[in-house]
Amino acid sequence: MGASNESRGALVVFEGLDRSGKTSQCGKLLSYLEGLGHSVELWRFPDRTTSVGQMISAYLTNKSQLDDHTIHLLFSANRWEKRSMMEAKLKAGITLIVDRYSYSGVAFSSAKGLDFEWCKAPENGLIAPDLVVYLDIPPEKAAERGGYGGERYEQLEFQKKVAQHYKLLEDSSWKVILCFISCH
Ligand code: NYM
Ligand code: MG
Repeated sequence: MGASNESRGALVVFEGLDRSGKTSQCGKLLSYLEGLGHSVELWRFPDRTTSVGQMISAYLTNKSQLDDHTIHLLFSANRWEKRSMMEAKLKAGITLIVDRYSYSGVAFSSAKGLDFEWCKAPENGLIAPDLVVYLDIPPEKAAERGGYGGERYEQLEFQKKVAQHYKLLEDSSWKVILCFISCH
């Protein structure tokens, strides 16, 4: 994470349930690292600006219906279409703070009942994060936070399942932040 152009940027991913505070914490880390003089960019998945991203957005806002496998692959395709740009940025010494990544892909789709290994397969070959910050908030607490936005998946019972599936994905790149009182 050096400021020199010769060193690679870091890939830092934030994960967690909807309303767990990822977007706020990504913003805080961005300001902090910028203050230290690092080149940093904030990214998010799904990236709704691409044509794949627009299909995802239509699905999440209930404007379209898609088979569970199909939407899973679209989320993955949305990461694949950004892979080479991510690689170029990291090589140029830019640190990327990413709001959701492959872990969301697997946790949300497998929580619907899709096979866990099948869900992981299309993520193979994407750039591995240097650090995953998992904001661990009780689903009930997340639901209380000003309510959900009304998108697909934003329901307490489903989020409880997502939390269980996230737990299966924890690896040595994770730092779990317990948000039992408040993440702010
Ligand atoms: N989501 C996000 C997935 O189901 N799979 C994925 O691969 C990703 C990146 O989309 N409920 C879900 C999690 C969220 C929803 O994300 C939209 P956000 O961060 O609210 O825009
Ligand atoms: Mg959301």
